[in-house]
Amino acid sequence: MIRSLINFIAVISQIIMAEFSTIPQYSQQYDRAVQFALEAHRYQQRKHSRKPYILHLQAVSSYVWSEGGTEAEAIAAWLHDYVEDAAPKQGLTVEQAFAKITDKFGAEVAAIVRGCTECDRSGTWKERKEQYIEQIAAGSDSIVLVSLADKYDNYTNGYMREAFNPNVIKHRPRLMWFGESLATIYSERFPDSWLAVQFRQNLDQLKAIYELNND
Ligand SMILES: [Mn+2]
Repeated sequence: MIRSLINFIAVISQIIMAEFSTIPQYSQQYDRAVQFALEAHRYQQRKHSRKPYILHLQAVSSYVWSEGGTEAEAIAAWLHDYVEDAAPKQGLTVEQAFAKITDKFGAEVAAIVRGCTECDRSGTWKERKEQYIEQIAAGSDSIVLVSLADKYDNYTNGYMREAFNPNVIKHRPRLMWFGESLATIYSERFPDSWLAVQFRQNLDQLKAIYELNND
């Protein structure tokens, strides 16, 4: 009886030890990044589904961290669309927006966000995406990881869920081209990444959906 009680306590304490640490699992910088993103994107919707945009940022940060990313990378994930989407609404230029991120979250986070941002919005869609692909291919591992998490969420919770949305259907060929170009970069950079494998598999599924519904 006593022995089984001791065993029981040992098992429970092991579980507690495994799940709780005496070291905080994230710093207050992380809290600030979440709060910053919540405020900056409060009025923004996802393009096709019209759901709150913050769901995307939450997902990207979660994928980055689950994939083995650092806190700086997970913070950059919350901020990765700030310069393109939220800062113009606040009346900030691209460089003012980067200055704000550097000031609040430091140079490392700002450099990751810059690497994931289409800074020059003047070209056509194809030109901007070609530039983005080049930028990711030349980027640090941190930049490639945040980009992978970003595009994984865009393709999975965006284009796959909305596969029959007329606006998505219209863009099928170019979405496949863009996705496949990036999938090659992701799998070359991170050959053992679960997320990179999933991204490739989702692209194949998306292609199959498109072929079944050829219009
Ligand atoms: Mn994004």
